[in-house]
This record gives sequence, structure tokens and C-alpha cells, in this order.
Amino acid sequence: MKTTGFIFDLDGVIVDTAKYHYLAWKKLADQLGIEFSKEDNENFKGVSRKRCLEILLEMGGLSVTSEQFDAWLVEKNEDYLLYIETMDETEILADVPRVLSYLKEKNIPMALGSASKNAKPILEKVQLLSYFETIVDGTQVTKAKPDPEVFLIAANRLGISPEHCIVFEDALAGIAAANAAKMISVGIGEADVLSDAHYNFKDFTEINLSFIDSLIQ
Ligand code: B16
Ligand code: MG
Repeated sequence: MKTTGFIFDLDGVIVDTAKYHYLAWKKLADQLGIEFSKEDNENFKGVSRKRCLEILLEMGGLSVTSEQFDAWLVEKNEDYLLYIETMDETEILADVPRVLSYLKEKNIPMALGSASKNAKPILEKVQLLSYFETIVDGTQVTKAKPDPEVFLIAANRLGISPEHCIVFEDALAGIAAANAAKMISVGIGEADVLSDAHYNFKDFTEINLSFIDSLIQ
């Protein structure tokens, strides 16, 4: 019987789409005369598109009509999608396929839990879609991370109880969401930033298969 489920965030865990989000937000920020740096972009990681635009406008002290707000959301996404178009398997982060293939071989159920509304096309582009039993993305959640909703939906669809799910996340809000779901959280990135995670790794090259085995019940 399968008792353990693995849930992966997308941006910052499987691929680095943050660089494309940055370029698209930067273009809009320049257009609006708002200073926007790579450091500012760090605060956008794991945050919904709508909330990102709210933060950007707050940075520029701008308040706009909801029509204008929606138009800028569309514009940013159209620019972002131009970058996504160019993606292929070479953009998968180091050693991610090693871990995904191992879990697949062992028949361990895997889900994607991402804030992105573009998660599915991105997984198709990098040819990883078939690894996941279910994709929970920004089109399907009502409450953004740090709310646990995205991961609880994923666990439910996998048919695995939350305490037997392991979440790989690169964002502080994502680790908080996994912990709130009572799941085991694995932080990918800086350990001092993601100190609330149960386990920390800089990236997947640091993850041994014996560690993966130790998580499987
Ligand atoms: P979209 P994740 C998140 O993906 C990104 O980290 C975040 O920067 C982005 O704003 C969000 O997706 C929404 O993305 O505009 O494509 O709907 O880390 O949750 O996989
Ligand atoms: Mg992320």
C-alpha cells in the first residue's frame, strides 16, 4: 500500500522561472517608472501574480482602477509567456530528474503544488508532466501560500494523509504552508532563510537517495 506522497513546488525547486518573472515584472516596472531590482524580485517568489502586482504598485505609491490593474496583469503574463515559450529540458534544475525518476521507479505518488497559473505548460515544456499524478496550481486554489490549501488539495488527490506527505519548497511562504498542513517540509535554498523547514538542502545535488528512502514509509 502507498502511504507516502511527495509534493513539489515548481519555481525555484524544479525550474528557475524566477529569472523570467523578474524580466517581465522589470519591464512593467520600468514602464510605470517604479524601481525594481533582483532583490525586490526575491519577495515575489511563491507569491501569486495578483499579489505581486499589488506589491509593485505599493512600491511605486500608485493606486489604479481594477480595469487598469487587470490589464497590467495580462500584459505582465503575456511577456512572461514569451520567455516560457523558449524553455526546454535543459532548464530543469540540477539533479531534479535523478530524484523524480527514483520516486517514479518506486511507484511513489507525486504531485505538483505551485502558486503559478502557468504550471502545466511549463511542465510540458520541460517534459516532466508525466511524473506527476496531479497538478495543483494557481488556477485551483482560493487561498495563497502560506495557507496550506494547495498542499492539502494535493494530498487529498494523491489519497495520502497530510502527515505522510513531503513537500519540497524554496519559498518561506511555501514552507509555512507545508508546516501548517502538518506535512514534512524540505527547504531548497538558503538554510538560514528557510530555517522553519524540517530539512534543508541548497539544491537537489545535495539530496542522497538514502535520504529519500528514509522519508518513505
Ligand atoms: P504565475 P511557485 C510562483 O511559483 C512563483 O514563485 C511566483 O514568483 C509567481 O508570482 C507565482 O508562481 C505566480 O505565477 O504568474 O505564472 O501565475 O514557486 O509557487 O511554483
Ligand atoms: Mg517556489
